[in-house]
Amino acid sequence: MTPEQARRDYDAQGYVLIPNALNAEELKRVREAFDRAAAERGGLRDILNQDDVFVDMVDHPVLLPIVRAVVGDDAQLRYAQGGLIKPGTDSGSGWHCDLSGLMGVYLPDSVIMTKLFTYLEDVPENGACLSFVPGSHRYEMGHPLPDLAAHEDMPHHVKMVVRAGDAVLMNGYTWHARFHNRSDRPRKVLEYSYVHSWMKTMYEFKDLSPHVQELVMKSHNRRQLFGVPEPGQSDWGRRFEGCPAYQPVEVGV
Ligand SMILES: O=C(O)CCC(=O)C(=O)O
Repeated sequence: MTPEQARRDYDAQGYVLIPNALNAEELKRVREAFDRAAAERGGLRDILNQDDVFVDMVDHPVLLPIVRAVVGDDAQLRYAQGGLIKPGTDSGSGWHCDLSGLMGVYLPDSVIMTKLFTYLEDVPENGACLSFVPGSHRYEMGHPLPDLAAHEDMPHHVKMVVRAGDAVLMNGYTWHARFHNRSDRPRKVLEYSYVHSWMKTMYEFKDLSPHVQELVMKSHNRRQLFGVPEPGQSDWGRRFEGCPAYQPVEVGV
């Protein structure tokens, strides 16, 4: 899938499924590191400090171009974490919209916050599927969510039945839910959220370990993604490498 195709799907549906985002070798490396992190107390919440591979996922060669095409060249990481859902558990969430109540933004026409889920195990039809109401990212603000007794009752919903290595990028304004895990498989997922360089994130770069800070300092794009201050550059004007510089329009001078 090209970044342009991904952007089209994302704009039309409020999410995009990215098949085979990770190749077999990457999947093996990430999965092994994930299992080690899951065995540590708090390891999945603090995934960036657990293994270099989780820092590498921030600017993954297939996923970052799609994030750029959707969020823009000023993208920044908001948080990164792992999620493990045990087989046969009532681990679903209700239908919701992450951004309802956010102020100052016209949400039906915004890409203010996105979440990227990268799956490390297949999620079958009866698994802990992330599910969406396609097009709900365009609903007028304040549009009420129906009061439903069961996840399955949401009209027009679409379940993300995915294979290990697939990823899903969603708009934080799209109506979504995670279904209960009725399958015999654990759900293992990486969840990375992206915002713009001028927004606050959920952690500070300086709270990461010295080793992770060193990995981040290696490239311009990583410094932007992790919000490391760039001397002489405002947060408004940050752009990925190779992009035209931020230039406010000025007339009459
Ligand atoms: O874990 C999932 O599949 C969905 C999580 C969710 O609902 C959210 O991040 O808001």
